[in-house]
Amino acid sequence: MGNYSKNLTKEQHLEMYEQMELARHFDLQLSKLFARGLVHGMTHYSVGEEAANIGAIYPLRKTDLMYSNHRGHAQTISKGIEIDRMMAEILGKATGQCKGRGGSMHVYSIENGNMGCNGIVGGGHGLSTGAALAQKMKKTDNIVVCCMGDGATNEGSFHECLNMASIWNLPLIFLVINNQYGISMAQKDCMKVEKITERAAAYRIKGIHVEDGNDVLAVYDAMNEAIEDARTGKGPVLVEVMTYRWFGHSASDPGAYRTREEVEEWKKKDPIEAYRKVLTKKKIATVAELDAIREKSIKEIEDAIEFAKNSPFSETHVAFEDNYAD
Ligand SMILES: Cc1ncc(C[n+]2csc(CCOP(=O)(O)OP(=O)(O)O)c2C)c(N)n1
Ligand SMILES: [Mg+2]
Repeated sequence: MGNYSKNLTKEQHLEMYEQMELARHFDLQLSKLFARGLVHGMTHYSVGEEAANIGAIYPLRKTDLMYSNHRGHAQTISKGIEIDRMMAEILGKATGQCKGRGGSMHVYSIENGNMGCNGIVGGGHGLSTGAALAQKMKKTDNIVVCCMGDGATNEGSFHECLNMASIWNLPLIFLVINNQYGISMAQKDCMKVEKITERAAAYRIKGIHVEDGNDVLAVYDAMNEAIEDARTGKGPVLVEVMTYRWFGHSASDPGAYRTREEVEEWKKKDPIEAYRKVLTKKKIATVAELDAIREKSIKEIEDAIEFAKNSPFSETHVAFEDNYAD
């Protein structure tokens, strides 16, 4: 795998770090709002998965397209969004990205190439394959990234779309954020392959497995290799990034299927702390600089919450708006 990350500037390193902090604090704060009954609809946190998500999405161009899934807050932050409008959306407010109609699983930002999250597991497979075909036919040099979890790779559409992407040689990256569970179902109990990238061989596409998906620079390097392939006409790539969610599947999951020890072991592999160590050891940033970014991120999330709280709820008639193109 190429060492693409060695060319990152200090500014880029700090931008990635900031996105990880924003993603972490967005979900931490959101979990508190959920407990207070302020979140309408279901929401899924990606605390613990920040390196996997930010390392994979940060290297994309603004014009590249991303299809996210139900656990999409970190990916959305990295692809670019107004955070206050994202928070307002999740709180059901009129100032939200979708006027408060969609909630956590329907944030998007077309101008940033974020084609939206999706509550249907595997729902992004067909959409992203179609979008990648469109990019190829229109001869843009944009690529498409289809984000999914490990569980989504057992959907029939995953296999159909890998096959189609392969025969059409599409500029498409299937990105699997493997947190080792689909709700309470452990990967080892629902598939015989040890690495999901083994499945790439069946469709003769390249598979790139990142064993330490909590190392943001390892994820960044893997994704850059995939991006280079997809953008230069070498066809689709399946990227698998190993990580772990610290919280339950959704806001209403007590997590009885995992041991406390397992969760604690993974918390020791905190991706944000790991990146801070790299940045300070390589003298890219000081602890004080990183602390300042953390404080700024926390403040940004607090401001977004204030904005969302002070916004009015959506009115019923908006349900009938934007259903048809003018
Ligand atoms: C087609 C479909 N089947 C089932 C569900 C219920 N469901 C929501 S998330 C989920 C698990 C998905 O697991 P994975 O793809 O590994 O993503 P993770 O939640 O671990 O990030 C399931 C079964 C759904 N939303 N859509
Ligand atoms: Mg999973």
